[in-house]
Amino acid sequence: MAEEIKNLHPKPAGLVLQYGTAGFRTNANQLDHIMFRMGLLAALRSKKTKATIGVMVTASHNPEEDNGVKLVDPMGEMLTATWEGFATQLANTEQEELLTALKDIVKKEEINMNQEASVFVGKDTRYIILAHKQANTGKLKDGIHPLLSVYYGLVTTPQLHYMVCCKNTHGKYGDATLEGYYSKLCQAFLQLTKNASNRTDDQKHLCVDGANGIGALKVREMESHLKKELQISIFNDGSEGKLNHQCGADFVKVQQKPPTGIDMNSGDRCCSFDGDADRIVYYYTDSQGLFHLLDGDKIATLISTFLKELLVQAGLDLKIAVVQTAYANGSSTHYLENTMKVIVRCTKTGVKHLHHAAQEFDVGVYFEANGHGTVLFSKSAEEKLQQLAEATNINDERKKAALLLQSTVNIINQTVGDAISDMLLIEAILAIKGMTVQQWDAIYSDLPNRQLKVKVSDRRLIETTDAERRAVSPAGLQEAIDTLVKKYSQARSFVRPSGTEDVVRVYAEANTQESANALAHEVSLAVY
Ligand code: NG1
Ligand code: ZN
Repeated sequence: MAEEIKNLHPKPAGLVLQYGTAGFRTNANQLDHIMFRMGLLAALRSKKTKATIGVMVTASHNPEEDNGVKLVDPMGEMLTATWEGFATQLANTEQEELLTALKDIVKKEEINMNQEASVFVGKDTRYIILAHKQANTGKLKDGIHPLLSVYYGLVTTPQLHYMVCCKNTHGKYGDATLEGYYSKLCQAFLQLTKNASNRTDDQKHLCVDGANGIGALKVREMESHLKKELQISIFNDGSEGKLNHQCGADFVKVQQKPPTGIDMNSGDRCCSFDGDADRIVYYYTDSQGLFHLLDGDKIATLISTFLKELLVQAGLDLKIAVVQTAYANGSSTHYLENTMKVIVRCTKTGVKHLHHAAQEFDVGVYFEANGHGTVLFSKSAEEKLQQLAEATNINDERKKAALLLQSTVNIINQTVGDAISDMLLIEAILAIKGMTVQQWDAIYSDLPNRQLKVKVSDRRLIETTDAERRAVSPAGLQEAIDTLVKKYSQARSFVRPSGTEDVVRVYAEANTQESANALAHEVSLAVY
């Protein structure tokens, strides 16, 4: 085996890649050795944890020519930081040093090589689109012994996270199959919507932009489980358009306009997934043709309001919090803190940071503004809910709230943000509350904002602090931003190096769109 490994899938000499916030992501042509080596690393991680590890082949919202790979830890969470470091080391080791690098990891982590390994592998639709002669998962298979792995084939990123968690909790979280996933989520959806009265066909109808990716295929697979309680029109299903091109959650959020390829009438409730279906944003156009976006912040607000009301009705004293990043719209933070009076935390960009912060509460709702997020319930919160749902000596209102909360727990994919699960939860909440998308939108008004990308020679020169809201280097940059921000009303701006693209991201918000645009532009000039 050692000799085989040495010569398989050689690394282009000198190529350096980093395991970033979302694993490895770059042009698909540069990933041959990465796929192979991540197969090897996944097998080692599995031996170390004595559990099943996930490997997902995806580049999410990146353009079609990119691909990527990330590892999923035993409870369905992102790979732990030390192993992200091993992944980067292994990726950048020159070919002749590969065996030594692997042995180093085995030694450092005291891995018992006789321990069996188990790896679940999934992929989105990219490799099909690129028509690779040899699928990227083929390279992974070279790294993992075939008997040790289960190949799920085409799945969304959150479906793979879910399967890994189900496997390692021995079915307690659900069955580690797609059928198990659909039936758990859809049964919970049907339970929840039983509490909604007289829904019209319009209320049951939703337009979904699948970003020409995996999400569209999976929504189609799920549809029959919904028993017509949700009627979905799918657009951008991959049959014509290019993956993520002029469509999908990232396009809609950043461009603040509808995707191409969608046929929407004024007032229609619409949502967009990203390329691997772990993000979702909602939107509609009003009677004047004006576009309204309901992003991750609006989603977090809707969900946390719903949960807080139910907790009160159930008489459960559980600590609920919302976790956001610096990209959260200032209005959302203000509304959550001052009107809803929930705890709000701000973390660095990247779901693993939000996930960890959310774990500190009984109920932790976390969303990035781009629509990536979910809700976490602590073990003790789930136990209290269970007891209440089974109690016989409580009034009907408390009982009803407890049952609704239980179904809410079941509809949510707690392992990671999940467009399909979030969509079902949002649809159920709107149905139960009898709320239109316009009423949801009116909960608070977003401050106009603008996001820009700036290409620089070395983005790592920008270092930040305070959950990325302030730049500490290069010297003078933060002072320049502060001076620019002072020129505008209700303004805020920050810069940070992207973890997934070779760019610096600039964010600005202010009381008018013109001011937000101007501020973002001025700050980008200060970054050069
Ligand atoms: P970077 O490229 O580090 O900004 C982007 C998103 C993150 C996260 C990751 C992973 C923004 C501004 N950034 O990260 O929130 O979702 O991709 O996909 O949306
Ligand atoms: Zn994604």
